[in-house]
Amino acid sequence: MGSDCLFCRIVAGEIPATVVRETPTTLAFRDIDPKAPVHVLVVPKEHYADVATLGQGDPALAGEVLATAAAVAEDEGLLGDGFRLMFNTGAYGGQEVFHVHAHVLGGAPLGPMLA
Ligand code: DGP
Repeated sequence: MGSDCLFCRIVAGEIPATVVRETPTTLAFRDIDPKAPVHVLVVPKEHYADVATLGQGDPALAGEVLATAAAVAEDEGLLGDGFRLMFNTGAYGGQEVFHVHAHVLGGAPLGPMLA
């Protein structure tokens, strides 16, 4: 995808981000507009628009995104009290950036998902 995609540009180092973890295939960085004390986004470096295309196109890479998200949760001290892992998908799912990303949210009680 490249220059048209915000998160491809973060992966490429063209736009700054606060990176908390990097693997050969994934990158985790803090959300610019955090909705919880801990709010980290985990992306595959390769461009997939959303979790449906990633999960069907490269399930192994989807697993690597989950593994990085779990490692971030551990690094951020979230495993004891728990956390939320979320993929907004498409228009009805509230997705705004069309490069698949897992939201890792925690550090305080988040309440029920659907209020
Ligand atoms: P979503 O609605 O699931 O597509 O969430 C997109 C998230 O991306 C939203 O929580 C804000 C975050 N975001 C948007 N632009 C930037 C940016 O330039 N840098 C970072 N770190 N996060 C961004």
